[in-house]
Amino acid sequence: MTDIIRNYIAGSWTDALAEKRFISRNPADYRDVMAEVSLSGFADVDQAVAAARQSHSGWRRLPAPRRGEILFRAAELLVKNKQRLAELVTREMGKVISEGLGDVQEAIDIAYYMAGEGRRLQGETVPSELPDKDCKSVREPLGVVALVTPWNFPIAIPAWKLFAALICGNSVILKPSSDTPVCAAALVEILAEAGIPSGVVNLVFGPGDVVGEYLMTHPDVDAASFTGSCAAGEQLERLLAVLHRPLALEMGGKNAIIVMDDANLELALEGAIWGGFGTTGQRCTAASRIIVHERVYEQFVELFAERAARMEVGAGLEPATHLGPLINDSQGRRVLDYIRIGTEEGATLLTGGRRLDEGDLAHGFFIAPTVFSNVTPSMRIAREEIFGPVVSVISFATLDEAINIVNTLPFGLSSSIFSQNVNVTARLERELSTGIVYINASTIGAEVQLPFGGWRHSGSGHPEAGGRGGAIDFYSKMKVIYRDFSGRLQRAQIDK
Ligand code: UN1
Repeated sequence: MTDIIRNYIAGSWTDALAEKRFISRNPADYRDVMAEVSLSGFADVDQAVAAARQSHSGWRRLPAPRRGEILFRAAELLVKNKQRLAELVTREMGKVISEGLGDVQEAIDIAYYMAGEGRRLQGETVPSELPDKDCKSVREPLGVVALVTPWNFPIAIPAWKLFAALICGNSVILKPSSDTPVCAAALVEILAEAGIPSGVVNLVFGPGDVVGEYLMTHPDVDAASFTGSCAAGEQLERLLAVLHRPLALEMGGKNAIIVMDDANLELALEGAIWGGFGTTGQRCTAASRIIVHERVYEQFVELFAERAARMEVGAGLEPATHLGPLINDSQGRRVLDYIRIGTEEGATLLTGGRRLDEGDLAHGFFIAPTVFSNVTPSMRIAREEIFGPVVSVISFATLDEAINIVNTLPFGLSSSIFSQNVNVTARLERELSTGIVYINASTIGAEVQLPFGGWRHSGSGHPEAGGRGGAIDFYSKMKVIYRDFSGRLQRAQIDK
């Protein structure tokens, strides 16, 4: 019997009012139906927003350390259910099981981090210029927050947003990608079991451009956070600007690894393989460009293509698999289009470049790991986000040239440098214009205790995750309080 996943509104799992459903499938084998899922309409969203609003005054008044205890319990439940959830991630999203486990681990990390944040949530206390008066700032929640999340990290990304929003005292409505609704429901189930009060977390399903957009522009929503494509993010930016509504955006990336001629080449190769083909290239932090010094270019390209060609493509639950499927047909076709464009632009296709559909692979959309050499920085495959297992290798002669290749793109999420020369890494660390810079490591693998966010078109300047400037700053607003206990009217800037 097929599982049924329903909306979660005001603390109960309920069918969508119109009783419509859609299907979530395993991308490695479309015959494997994960579940039938409630297709929410506008009226369901209205109910979810109303439930969030109603719960809000109780939730914001619950002391933050108590909210943190609920998140701590959620962390413990995630630990207990890690293997089961990871298998769900792999089955519904396609990434290999070790990465499915990583996806859940990232949610565990952020749950523990945000649980601890319940005992910090710092404001400031500063001296007043006047006697018998004190000055402090405190954090308050934004209110009811809409969260719209993608399929590529189906547990971790909803968790980043949910746990940060919740610890600050917001009530939320989550609208996950229609490709991974089952994972989102499993995460919400964990929060319910951890004791989140009714109405504080609500879950609805449906297409982003209909249900997601309606939710984010809903008159009774106070703020919104979105991770997904640039096109959708920019549309939301326009819509929410006129509503004066805070919006956190994480959008695309076109991340580069720079390999200097003095680099440990073996390490750089491993980093390029991991960053380029991990998660089948479906990460916003994927390394889709490797910029290699001309002195080691030929050698690097040959070894890189050879290794890529040896990677095993298949279902993520198979232990031998390195690369899982693309999330769905339309994404697969988009990637094949880019491969065609690269060839037409004159890049050299060294390996891959085609769909694999022999045997069991015919039941999903699999693409062989693809490497292009002789790519120039102006080619579309070097400038546009592909979100698939396609890596372009570009050569450079001077450090300034390499810096320019990274900094002149509209994207600015992550970048990486492989070099053993401390002066070179220090200079690049200063000059590279991306939200995250890695040294002697790949472009992926950000940890939760520091902000995660892209510059320029990759984000809106409201990063996810922890640390100063991280998600707590987005999900709370500062209130400043001046308390005068002098018993007389004191005038700042006037009285001396
Ligand atoms: C994403 O690619 O959408 O840094 C998120 C990383 C992960 C998160 C990636 N921790 O690659």
